[in-house]
Amino acid sequence: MVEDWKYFFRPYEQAVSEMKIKMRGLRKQFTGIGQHSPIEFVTSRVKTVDSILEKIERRQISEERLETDMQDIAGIRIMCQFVDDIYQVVDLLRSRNDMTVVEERDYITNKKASGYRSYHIVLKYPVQMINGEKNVLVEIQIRTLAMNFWATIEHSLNYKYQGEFPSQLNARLERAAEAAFKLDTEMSEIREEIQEAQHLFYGKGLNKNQS
Ligand code: 0O2
Repeated sequence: MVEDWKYFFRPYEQAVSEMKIKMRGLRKQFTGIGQHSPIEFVTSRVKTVDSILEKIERRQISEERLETDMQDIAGIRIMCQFVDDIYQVVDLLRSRNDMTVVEERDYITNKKASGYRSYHIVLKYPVQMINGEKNVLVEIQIRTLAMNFWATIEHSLNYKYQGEFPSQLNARLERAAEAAFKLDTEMSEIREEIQEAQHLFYGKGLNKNQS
C-alpha cells in the first residue's frame, strides 16, 4: 500500500487549490462585466485515507491502478443557480487548454437510483511539481443549489444508516429529490425575472461581501 500518504496527497492538494482559484476566477470575470455568473460558489476536498481504503475494498482496485482507477481523490464541487448554468460550466471546462476532460457522467438526465442528481466531469490536470510535471485526475461535480441541498442531507443520512435506509425514509428522500428537481424547474422558468431582480440588488451595492 501507499507508504507515505502525505507525499502521495501533495499533487492532489496542489491540483484542488489551483482549480479552486481558477473556478473562482471565472466567477469574478462574469460578475466583473456585470453578467450573471453560472458559478455560484466552489468547494473542494481531497479524499481521506479511510475513504480511499474503503473504496479500494468496495471496488476491488489494485494498488498499481489507484491513481488511474480512483478518479475522485481530488474533488471540486461547483454550485450553480440554474440547471442551464451547469451546462454552461461544462462547456467552459471542455474549452480550456489547461486541463483535459477524460470522462463525463450526466446524473441530471440520468439520475441515480437514490434520486441523486449532478453532472460529473473527470479531468486530467497537470501539476508542476519540483521534480517535474505530474498529471492527476480531478473529479468536478457540478450541481444546482437545490441538488446540493438534497445531496448534502442524503450524504449525512447515508453516513448514519450506511445506505440501509428504513423504507419510509427512503420514500421521503425520493420525494425530496423530486421536489428539489421541481424547484429547479420552477426557478428556470422565472429565471429572467430573478436575474433582473439580482441585477438591481447587486447594482445598488448590496451584498458587497460576496466575491
Ligand atoms: P465523498 O464524500 O464525496 O468523497 P462510487 O464512488 O463508487 O459511489 P463512482 O462511479 O466512482 O461511484 O463515482 P460517481 O458515482 O461518479 O461519484 C461518486 C461521488 O458522487 C460520491 O463520492 C458522492 O460525492 C457523489 N454521489 C454519487 N452518488 C450519490 C448519492 O446517491 N448520494 C449522494 N449524496 N452523493 C452521491 P463519495 O466517495 O461517495 O463521497
